[in-house]
Amino acid sequence: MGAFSRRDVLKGGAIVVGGLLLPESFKAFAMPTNNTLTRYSVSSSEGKAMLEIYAKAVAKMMDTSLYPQGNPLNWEFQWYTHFVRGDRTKAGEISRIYPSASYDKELADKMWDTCQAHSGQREDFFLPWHRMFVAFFENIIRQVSGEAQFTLPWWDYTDPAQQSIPEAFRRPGDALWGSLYRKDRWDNTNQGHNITEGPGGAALTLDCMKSNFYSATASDAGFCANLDNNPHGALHVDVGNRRGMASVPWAASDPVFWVHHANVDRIWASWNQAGGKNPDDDAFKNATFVFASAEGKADVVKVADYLSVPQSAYSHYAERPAGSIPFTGQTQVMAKKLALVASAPQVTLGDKSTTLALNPEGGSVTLFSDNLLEKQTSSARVFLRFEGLSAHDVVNGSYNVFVHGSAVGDLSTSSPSFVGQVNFFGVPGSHHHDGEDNATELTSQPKMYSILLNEKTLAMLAVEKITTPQITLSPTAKGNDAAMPMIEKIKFVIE
Ligand SMILES: [Cu+2]
Repeated sequence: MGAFSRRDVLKGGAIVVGGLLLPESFKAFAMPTNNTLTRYSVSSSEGKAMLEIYAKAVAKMMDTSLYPQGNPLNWEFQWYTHFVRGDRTKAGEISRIYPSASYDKELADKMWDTCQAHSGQREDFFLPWHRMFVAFFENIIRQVSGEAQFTLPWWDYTDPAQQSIPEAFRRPGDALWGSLYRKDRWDNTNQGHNITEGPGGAALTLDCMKSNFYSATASDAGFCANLDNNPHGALHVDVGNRRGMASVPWAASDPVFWVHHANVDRIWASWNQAGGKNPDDDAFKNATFVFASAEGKADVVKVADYLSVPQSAYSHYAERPAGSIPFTGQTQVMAKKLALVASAPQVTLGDKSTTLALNPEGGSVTLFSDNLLEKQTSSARVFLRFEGLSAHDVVNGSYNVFVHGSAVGDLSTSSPSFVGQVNFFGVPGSHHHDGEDNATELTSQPKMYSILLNEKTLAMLAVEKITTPQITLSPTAKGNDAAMPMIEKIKFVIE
């Protein structure tokens, strides 16, 4: 998926991928280290100037008299690179748009539906694939607009003062800004209200930056997966709707997708700048993906070339929040003895709150009844880990997560029992194309997220001498019974 197979080898100075001839010197223009252009906040004067260039270029890309359907610089082609619209299949769209063989048809076949890691690929590819996607798209905007200095602005929605969608994106029919408007968002979003208070109900946090490892460890799901959940997935479900940002196949049809992913990329760059290390195994670094250049030609790019950006890439970087785990300077976690694991088995969520007991695994019973928390509150790190998230359709809203003793107690987000949220954006099974079986998707690598419990919750568990924690998952929206959001295992891990 996106990465070429071993059969796609160098032949006579060119890379041959299925009959598609790619130039040998596949250089990526935009983000690798030779680029010194800076991306600005949408709220800054520079960012607003960039938005104007963006709005004009988007209108052009959507104009099929300038960029016909099937042209790599056409809007739909770029959207489909992420995922083909949900009510059609990739094969159907390719034969509809390209009745006969052509370079563009082959390119579409290589590029469309390649979003990582929404189809069970290695989760670690989420950040580099989207960095490439954003960089190539940005370069296409330069080409289409004729503005070589253009950079994609980023929307810093984790700033409580910026939790309305920027005004430029909600001016339907406006001669300049109309191209950035989409009706397929929640009404709350397009009315300019705080998106975290709409049907998505997802708080937008930088808690992912607390992780000290990029990939999953035995306790933490890792920075990349946690960022994928929040703020990435959380922003998608907040902006909505099911024919827009809240659904993987439709998400990239919305021009706000790109300022969202510019910010996701900035958070990654921020975490690296603070000392976070990316994976350095060959399977990760040597993976390649294909994107369309500004000339509409195939560029094959390697993950290794997209693992860092220059300091000048962003005008501002995000700071790690309080409670972040110190970095160790290593890329891989050393095998660590976990002090305690308790878990709840597979659960299907729905419209009502679900409460589960977390039972000690293996030989942990004594430790657990000794109230390890009370003894170790100062040194212990406690994670709530959600493994194997899947669903049968787009899941509405998010689930608030509470940890408590045998009594459920206060289920408000200001309670010490509240630890965070999970959402099901992009989980296997939630975003198949109509007419396609989602069985293969459901058997592919499921999603995993973790939440680091904060001091307030740990103190509550210790003070109340809670030896057998329970967990309650409470939906922020209705209508999830048919979507059947499922979690294979919920773990309470003390490391
Ligand atoms: Cu996304």
